[in-house]
Parts: sequence; structure tokens; C-alpha cells
Amino acid sequence: MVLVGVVVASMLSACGSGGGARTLTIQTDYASDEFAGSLWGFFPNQVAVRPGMTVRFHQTWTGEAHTVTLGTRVTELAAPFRPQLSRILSTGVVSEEPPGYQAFSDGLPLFFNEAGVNQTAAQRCVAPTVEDLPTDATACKRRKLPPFNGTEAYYSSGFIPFDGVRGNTFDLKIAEDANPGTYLYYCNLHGAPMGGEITVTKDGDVSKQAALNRQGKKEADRLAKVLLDVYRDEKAGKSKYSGNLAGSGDERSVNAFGAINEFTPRTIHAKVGEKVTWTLIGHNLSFNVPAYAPIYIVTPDGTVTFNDALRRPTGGWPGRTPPLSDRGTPPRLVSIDAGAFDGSGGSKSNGTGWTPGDKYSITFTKKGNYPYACIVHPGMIGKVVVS
Ligand SMILES: [Cu+2]
Repeated sequence: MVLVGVVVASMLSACGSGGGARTLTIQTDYASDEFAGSLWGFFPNQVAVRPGMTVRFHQTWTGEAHTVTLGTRVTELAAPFRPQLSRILSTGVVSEEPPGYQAFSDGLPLFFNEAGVNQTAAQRCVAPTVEDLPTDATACKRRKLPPFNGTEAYYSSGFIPFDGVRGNTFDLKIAEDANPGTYLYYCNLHGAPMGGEITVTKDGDVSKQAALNRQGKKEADRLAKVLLDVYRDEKAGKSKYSGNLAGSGDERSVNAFGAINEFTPRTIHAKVGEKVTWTLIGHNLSFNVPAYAPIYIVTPDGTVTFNDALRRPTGGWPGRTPPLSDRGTPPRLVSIDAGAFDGSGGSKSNGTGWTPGDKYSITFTKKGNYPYACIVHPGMIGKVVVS
């Protein structure tokens, strides 16, 4: 019986009305072959579907939290900057705040608020009217999502949790009776510039998966280009930051919607007793990293929290104090020396909150290989070889 059910279900997903696929996949964030990092976008950002179809958002896990958030309130508040938004979505560069953006931000739940993770934004939510949206950062009353029909004031996937390489998906089911139209969606952590549009059409053209994949790759490559230009300069030693780097970026990439999370070079060679210094472009240095250090934690009742422990320095290493800048004034750069390290003493981390240009030094006192990582960015790894 179970097997029959599976076969029927997969036949249904393979052939729907008109013979096209019933599920179309959009990449959320993007994994490049060339660098560890993340791209804050949906690839591609346009898709056309029939009522009754499913848009599957498949997230590449890069350590960044994303949501798929839509509804009439979203469309309404985005109206003043919709023309600018199209340009932003097509270039992936946000050089200035579009008109009316503040009202958009203020009028919708943001993933992070002053107290940490805002449960209204971080959990699944459907609010038929604006009045149904909690204003006290608690989770929405309705967290089980019915198919989207286009009349909801607010409808959100909430945090799409890490669920293995083939997981991390959010299925947006479009109701059979959904109103035809174009629906804007966005990520409530990264804001409207990480967004896209779903066109629900009864008789117009429906997207084809192969074309979506091609277009998605094209958009991701375009977004990555500005980041890669900087990264290549860093690898060639032509960057504004010199020496060993933790992270990537300069004025050219600061407005790009993404980040390259790499140590440059990935392998550093040092002699016993040599002091190794990194320039931190944000990021973190962690040695003897625990096997599992989740960035976000979802408790059984659905509460989403940021793993604050990762922010703090550990193993007696000095961190950055104060961690964050005063509003407006860039913080003074610091240069901190962690002293001698021979690989013992368990997990060591210098915490987070570093300002681009800060320096951090460690003196290696014993031969060996010292793998290290940025504890908040998966895939950001390096090695110090001490001989
Ligand atoms: Cu996001």
C-alpha cells in the first residue's frame, strides 16, 4: 500500500495539467565551485506557474538564514520602490536605500530585533489580515501553512533550517483557486533586495525547469562577479589588505548582495616559534573546532535562536571588546596577540564582532598541522603547517 502511494505521488509530481512538471525549483543562496561563501538571492528570481503547482525553494546551506515571505502587505509596502527593486534584483548590487524602504522595514517583521531572533519573522506564519500579525515578537498563531491563494496579508516560510545537503527546502504550494497575478516575495532577514516574483497564470506560459536552472546560474554568476574580482586580487596579493586574510572584500564588494568566506591563503606555512598574523575582514579564527556547532537552533516548540555561544571567545583567547561599533563612527582597528599555541587545550576561538582591518596573532610553538575554521561560516577552513 505504501509503495503504491509513493508511485502515484511521483507520477502526479511528474505530469500535471498540460504535461509540465508540477513542482519547479528555485535555488535559494548559491554554492559556487570557486569559493566558499553565500549569495543572498533567489536563482532565478522570476518564475511562472499555474494554480495548484508548487514552487520549491531549495536552499544551499552557507550558514546564512533565509526565509520566503510574501503576502498583500509585502506587495503594498514594496510598491514605492518596485521599479528600483527590479534593477536591484537584476544586478544584485544595492548602492542606496530605495525610496519607501524604511516604511517597508518598519511595517513587516524582521528576522532579528534588538532582543535577538524575532519569532514572528523566524517561524512559519500565515496572517489573513495585518491585525493577525503579532507586534510583540511572538510566533504567529497560525503556523501551519495552507496553500497560498494570494489573499493573505502575510505568508512566510520562516527560517528554512539546515536539513542535510538534499534538504533545506521550503515548498510553496499555490492553491488551486489562487488569484492570477504577480506576487513579490523576499527574505525577511536580508530584506527586499533578496527577493523575487512568482507569476500565477491560468493560460500564460509556465516556466520550464531546465530554463530556470540556466537562468539561475546566469544570475548567480552575475552576482558573484563583483565578489570574485576582489577575491582574485586578494589571492594575487593585490588587495588593500595584505598578508594572511580571514574573509574577503573591500569598497568594491561592500554593496554586493553576498560574501566570499575564505581564508587567503588557505594554507599558511610557518616555522616553530613564528608569530602568524591574520587581517580579519570580519570573521573568526577557531582551532580544534567542535564537530557540530549549529549557528541556529530550533527547539522542539519551534523557537528559533541564534547560537550566541559561537560569538564569544573560548579557550582563554582574547576577543574584541567592545564587539560592535558605535552608531555612525567606524570603530578603531585593533591588533590583538593571543600568545603561544601548541594545539593543546581544546577548542580555541577568538569570537566574532571583528571590524575589517583588525589584526590577530598566534605564535605556533610546536611542529604540526593546525586546521582552523571560521566557526559561523560552513566551508570557511584553512590550515597552518608548522615545521
Ligand atoms: Cu536571506
